[in-house]
Amino acid sequence: MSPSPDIHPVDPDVAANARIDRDAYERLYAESVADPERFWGRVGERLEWMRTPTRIKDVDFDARNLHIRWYADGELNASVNCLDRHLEARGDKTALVFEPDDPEHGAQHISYRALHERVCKLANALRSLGVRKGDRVTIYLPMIPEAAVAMLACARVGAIHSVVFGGFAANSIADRVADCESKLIITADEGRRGGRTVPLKANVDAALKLPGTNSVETVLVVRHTGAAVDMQMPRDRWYDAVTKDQPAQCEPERMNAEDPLFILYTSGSTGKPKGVLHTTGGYLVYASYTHELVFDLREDDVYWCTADVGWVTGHSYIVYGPLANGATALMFEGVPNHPDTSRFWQVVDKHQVTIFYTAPTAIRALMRDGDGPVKRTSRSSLRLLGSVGEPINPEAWRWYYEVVGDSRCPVVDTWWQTETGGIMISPLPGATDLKPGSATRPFFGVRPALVDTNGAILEGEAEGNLVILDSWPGQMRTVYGDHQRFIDTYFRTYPGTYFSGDGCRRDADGDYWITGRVDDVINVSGHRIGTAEVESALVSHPKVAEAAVVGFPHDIKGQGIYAYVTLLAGEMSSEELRKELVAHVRSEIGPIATPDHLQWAPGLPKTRSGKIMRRILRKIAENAPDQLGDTSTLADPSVVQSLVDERLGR
Ligand code: 6R9
Repeated sequence: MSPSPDIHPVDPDVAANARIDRDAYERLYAESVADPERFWGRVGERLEWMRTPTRIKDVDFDARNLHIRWYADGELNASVNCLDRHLEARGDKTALVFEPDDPEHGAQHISYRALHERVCKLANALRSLGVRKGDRVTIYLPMIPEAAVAMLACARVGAIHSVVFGGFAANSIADRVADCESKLIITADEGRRGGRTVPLKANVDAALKLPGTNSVETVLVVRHTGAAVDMQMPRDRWYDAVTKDQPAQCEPERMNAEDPLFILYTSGSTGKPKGVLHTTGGYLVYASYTHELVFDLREDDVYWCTADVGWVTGHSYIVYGPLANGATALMFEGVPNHPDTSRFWQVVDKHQVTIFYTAPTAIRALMRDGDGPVKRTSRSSLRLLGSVGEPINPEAWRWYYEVVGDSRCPVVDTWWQTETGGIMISPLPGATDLKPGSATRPFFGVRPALVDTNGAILEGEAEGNLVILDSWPGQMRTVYGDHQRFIDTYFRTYPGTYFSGDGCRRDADGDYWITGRVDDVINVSGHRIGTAEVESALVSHPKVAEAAVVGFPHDIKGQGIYAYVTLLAGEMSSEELRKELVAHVRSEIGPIATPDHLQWAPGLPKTRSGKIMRRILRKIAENAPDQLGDTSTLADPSVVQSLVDERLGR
C-alpha cells in the first residue's frame, strides 16, 4: 500500500544513521512502559552523580497520597553535569554561540572552559553576597550569555532560580519576586530586540517599589547596552565588579536529586500564575535524554533553539539539555524580522546551524513574506527542523518542510509543557513517519491517554482530553508554596492521571494531534496567557466594572486576545479610553498580554447563577454568530444580540 500524500515516511538515509530507528523505538518504548524502574535506571547513568541513585521511581498519582520522586537517594550538581564533566574532552568546544540583535555587533563563541570559568566566578560572587542553598534568585535578563551563566551559577550553589521573561512589566516581576521571596535579582541595564531597547533595570526598580518585594537584598546589573541607569547603593551592584576578582573555581553544592533546581511561573485558569517547580535529577535526565534523541544529536551539531530563556523551552532546550549533552547551542538575542525577514536563515548560514527549533507563530509570520527571503539563503547546513509551543497548522508545516528545509529535513513537532519539563509527544527523526500537524508518538516512558468529560478512557481512534497515566522523570513536583493547587489542578479532574489541559485526537494509526487548550488559557504566539490575568488587569482600571477575555483564531499568533469590557455606570466609552485600557494591560502584565480587540459590552452573557458564558463570547469573537448554540439558560438573552451587533458594526 502506498502511503497517502500526507505522510512523509522516515527517510531511509536518516534512519540508517539515527540513534533510534523504527525497531529500536518499538522495543525501547515497550520496555520503558513495562519496566520504568529498569529503563530510567539505565538512562539515569547518562549523568555524573556524586552519589549514584539506587531508588529510581517512587510515584503515586492518587490525589490522597500524591508524591512524585525520581532518583531520590541520588546526589548531583546540575552545573557540574553541564560544564565540569565536559572539560576534559570538550574544554575547547564551543558551548554557546551568541548572535546579538544587531548583526554588526559580531558573534561570540564561548567554549566549555570559558563558560565554566564564568559560571564559577558568578557562583562565588553569589556566595559572597550571602546566597545559600535553597535561596531563590530571580533572573530578568535579555537573551545574552549571562542568562545561561546566571542559571548555571544558581545551580552550582544550590540556589533556586526563577527566570522572568524580559517581556514582563514591573507588576508581573513583583508578583513573581514576592511569591517566591527572592533574595537577589540578576538583570541588565537594558535589553535589545529588533533594534529597540527594553528598560530592564528600570522595570526592576519599579517592581521593587511594589509591596511584597522586601525580600530582595541585592540587584546585580549586567552592563549590556551601556545605557545610564539609576544605581541604588548598596542594593544595586554591577555584575562585572562583583565577579571580576572572584576565583575561577567554585566548589559545587551537593544536591539531592529531589532538591529544587528552578521555579518557572506559568499561566493557569486563575489570575495568579503558578510557580512550576522542577527538581534536579529527574529533570536533568529527562531534558538531556529527550534533547539527544528527539534531535538525534551528534557531536558536531550546531543546535539553535529560538525560544527565550524566560520560557521552559529555553530552560530545557537552550541551557540544561544541550549543555548536559556537551552540545554547541546558539543563543540569539534578536527577532526574526530584524534587520530583515531573512535574519533566521542568515544566522543559520553564518553559524552553519544543523538543527533548528522554533515556534509555529514565527513560521507563519515569515511565511507571509513569501519564499524570497528564505530562498536568498543557502541553509544547506540544516538537517533537522523542530516546532514547539502550539499546534502547527499543516500549511505552515509544509512551508517549513518544503521551503525552509528544501524537503530534505525531517520536522519534529514536539508537544510538551512547562509542567512536563521536556518533550512528551514527538516524532523521532529516524523512527517516525511524519504527518503535517501531528505530534505523532509518545516519547519513551510517556503513557498518553484520551478521556471523555466523565473521565472514561477512550480507545482507538478518538478525540478527548489528554491525560498522562504514569510519571516521567521530568515532571514538575509541585506549585511553589501551594502544593494543594498542584494536586487540584493536575490530579483531581481525572483521578489517578496527570491532566494536561489540552484537547487531543488520536487517529487510526495511533498518532496524536493536539487540538489546543481546553481550559481558560490562551496560547498567544506560543505564550500562555490566562484569561483571568488579563481580566483582573482590566478591572484594576478605575473606570472598568467588569471584563471577560477569550481567545480567538489569529492568522499569525495562533490565538489572539479578545476582551469584552463593561464600564462603570456613568463612564463613557471612547477610542481614547480603549487605547488607555490596552496600555493599562500592557503596563500591568507586559506587552505579551496586549489585547488584540477590545469590545465595549453593556452587559455580559451570564447564566442565572452569574457564570459568564465564555462559549458564547468565543463565538462572537470568532465572528461566528450563527454558531452561538443554546442561549436559553442566560439570565438576559438580549445582551447577546447587542454584542453581536456591536461586533458586526451594526
Ligand atoms: C513547551 C511549551 C504548553 C502548551 C500546551 C499546548 C501548547 C506546546 C505544542 C503545543 C500543540 C505542540 N503546545 N507544544 N500544542 N503542538 N507541539 O510550549 O510549554 O509554554 O507551558 O505551553 O502549549 O497547549 O499545553 P508552555
